[in-house]
Amino acid sequence: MNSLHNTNYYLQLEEKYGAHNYHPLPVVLKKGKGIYVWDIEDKKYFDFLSGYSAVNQGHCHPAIIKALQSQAEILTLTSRAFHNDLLGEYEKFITDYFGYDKVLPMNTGVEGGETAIKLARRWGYTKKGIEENKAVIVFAEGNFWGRTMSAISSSTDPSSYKNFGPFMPGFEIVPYNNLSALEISFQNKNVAGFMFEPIQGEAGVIVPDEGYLAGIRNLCTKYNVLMIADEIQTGLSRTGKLLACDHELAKPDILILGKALSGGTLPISAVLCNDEIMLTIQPGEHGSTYGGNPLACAVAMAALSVLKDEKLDENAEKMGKLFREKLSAIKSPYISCIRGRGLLNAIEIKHSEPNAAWELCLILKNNGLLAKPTHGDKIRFAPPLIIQENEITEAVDIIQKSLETFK
Ligand code: IF1
Repeated sequence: MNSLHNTNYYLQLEEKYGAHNYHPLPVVLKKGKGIYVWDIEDKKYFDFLSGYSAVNQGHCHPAIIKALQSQAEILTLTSRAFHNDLLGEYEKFITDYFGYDKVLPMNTGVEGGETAIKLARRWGYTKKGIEENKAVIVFAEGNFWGRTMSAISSSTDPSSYKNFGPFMPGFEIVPYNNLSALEISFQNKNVAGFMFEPIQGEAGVIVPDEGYLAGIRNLCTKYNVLMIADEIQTGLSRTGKLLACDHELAKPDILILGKALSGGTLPISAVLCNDEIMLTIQPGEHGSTYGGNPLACAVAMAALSVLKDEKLDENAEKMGKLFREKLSAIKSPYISCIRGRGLLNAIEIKHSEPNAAWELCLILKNNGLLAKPTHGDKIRFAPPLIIQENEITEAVDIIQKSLETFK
């Protein structure tokens, strides 16, 4: 076989010339369409990772690619030194869509998180009356919101923060899914905000008890603390509602979106809130070169339209239920837990070998389904939200067959 079509050739290139900050499955992809991806040997796979939920609309969705292509030929970047004819349209579109006064556009998810924290601190000083440099942002144990210095400063996972100190001050940790601990932390008058994931992704798809999200809303209101929802992974229909917070009608004060806001084409993130918070930031106090660029604006409007046009929230809810039902029917001694909401799901593997989840993912890959293990014993199953019933059946058959050959 020609070296250009040999998997090892690409693996070795990355090994030699790229930083070793990832440990991917040994598969080299070259094409994606809908819920499928193809490797360089033309083998077809179900994509059960969806670019970590960036590809909710499916790979290369025609409406999103069309918006990308046509805007790319007209104007891609102006910087925010000048206006462009798409930014205002997009700002109106996305604020109407989610019901907030204003949006602040950024690029990656982690920048969205950084922006939310700056807004909360600024609001804390100028509105809540916190003394200068005393503001506290509370986070939940097991949180993940990216890789910047601030993000790892709030992390409780040593593989995120170890040997990267010193860390950002002003962050406090409470246990996840624990309203009484949260209430105790809020008794500190310097708390400006609580930033959390409605379902913890990286921690292993940890679904909190019913009432947690509504409880956060109540406590935030009671103590005048900003409810900051990181919906970068859970939002945009992934869990069966437009936002995971919608399951409990809990409206965050600050909403952070990313990933599927571009349907997997560009890094686009957004922070939404009302004027009382957003207008505490003045010209020159925050921003980014690419944030709000016209190409991103066109793509984000298309990506959001697809979610509604194709009712992907309803489909995620229905297909998620079906998936967990069918998965539960598999009799395997190696599955110790199935959990999730909509199409954000995970299983836990019970096995004497510590890297059993990795081994199972290799078998799944050979059988035509791509998924990634996390934290040793968990496997996330999160296909694009356009998946249909027969495809769920086929995918579960692959999982069953893989478990049968797994020793
Ligand atoms: C990686 C997991 C997913 C996120 C939430 C913010 C961000 C993320 C809730 C930052 C990013 C990623 C990044 C990816 C792995 C990944 C992930 F495995 F860690 F849990 F999605 F499932 N908030 N999540 O999940 O967004 O700056 O990356 O755009 O390789 O680190 P970003």
